[in-house]
Amino acid sequence: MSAADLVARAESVAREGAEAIAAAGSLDALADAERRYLGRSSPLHEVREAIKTVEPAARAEVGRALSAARARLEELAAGRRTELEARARAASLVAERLDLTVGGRDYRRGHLHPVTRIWRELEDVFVGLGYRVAEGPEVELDWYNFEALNFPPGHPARAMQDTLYVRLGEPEQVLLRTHTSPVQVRVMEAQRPPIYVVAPGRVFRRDTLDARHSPVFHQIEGLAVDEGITLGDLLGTIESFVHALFGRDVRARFLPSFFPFTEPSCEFAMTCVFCEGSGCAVCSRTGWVELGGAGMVDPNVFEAVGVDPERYTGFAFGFGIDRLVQLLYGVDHVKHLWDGDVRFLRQF
Ligand code: FA5
Repeated sequence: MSAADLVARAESVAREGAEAIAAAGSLDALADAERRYLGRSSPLHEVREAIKTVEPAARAEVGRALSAARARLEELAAGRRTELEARARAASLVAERLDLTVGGRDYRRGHLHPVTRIWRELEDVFVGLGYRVAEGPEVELDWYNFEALNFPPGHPARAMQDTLYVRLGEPEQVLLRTHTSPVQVRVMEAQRPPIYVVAPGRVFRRDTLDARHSPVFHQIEGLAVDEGITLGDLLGTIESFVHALFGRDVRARFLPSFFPFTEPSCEFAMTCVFCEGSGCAVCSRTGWVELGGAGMVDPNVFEAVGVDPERYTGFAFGFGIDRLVQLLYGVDHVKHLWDGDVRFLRQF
């Protein structure tokens, strides 16, 4: 073969080899193409062996063509190897991937306790009627809880509210408040009329637990003191909050009662929501459920706090929030409101 034939052969082997390298789809196929075009039995090797047969002056030209062909194939093979190795690495990363995700938890969104919800709704209703929200301490002095409210020491009405005393100061002078009415006294001491306040809060009595009574419960107190306040204002106010909470079909009823700090006093009830007034076990077949007490502020209370009873009149009311929640949601035992059992609470 002439030198020109050998150069042409080297170039055509380089082209073929380049195609084979580019077509190699795996590292094994690439190794095979390298063996075929760069190995000992490759066509290039044959060209090298044939150099001896051409005249010496032309050998260098064939040598250069051979080196160029080899260098090109080696460079292409190295590039292709890099590509194939990267591809193999990516494939093995996917194949060997470990899913370390920890199973997600189903967190339920919490919500307000039904007592808190109704407590806030009551505040909203009364704020809407122009009242302000007041607070008082849960550990109270006998003066505020009883004496200023016209329960003198030894008064039989004290026995209506079985009191828990705290061992502090003079015996039987510090107690857990038995109702929210002491806030009336604190507000009237701190503020001159006109006064329109509600005071929701926790109260305590030595009561035995039953379906409607718990030793710890919640009340909301209302107090309005102004010139010309009448019993009609009291009745209208109670009726409007009952309607706001239960709707217009529910009616409020007032019966004469006694509280030392109001005169006249009444007990108010609403139509039983369980039987709609026709009589059932919940309302003891009366069609009515008692909610709380109310009345016109007794002049003795005004005098105890320095409000002029000749100029001002006022009404006060107080009722159980827990009892209201029982009625609103049909809760048959008050203990459910204290147990904290999520199976019960989830229903609200
Ligand atoms: C009072 O506590 C008076 N302070 C209410 C009042 C305020 C009268 C202002 C006049 C003027 P009584 O003891 O009746 O009243 O309680 C009022 C309401 O609290 C009851 O009608 C009932 O709804 C609720 N209640 C009373 N005891 C308990 C108890 N142990 N557990 C749950 N709710 C109770």
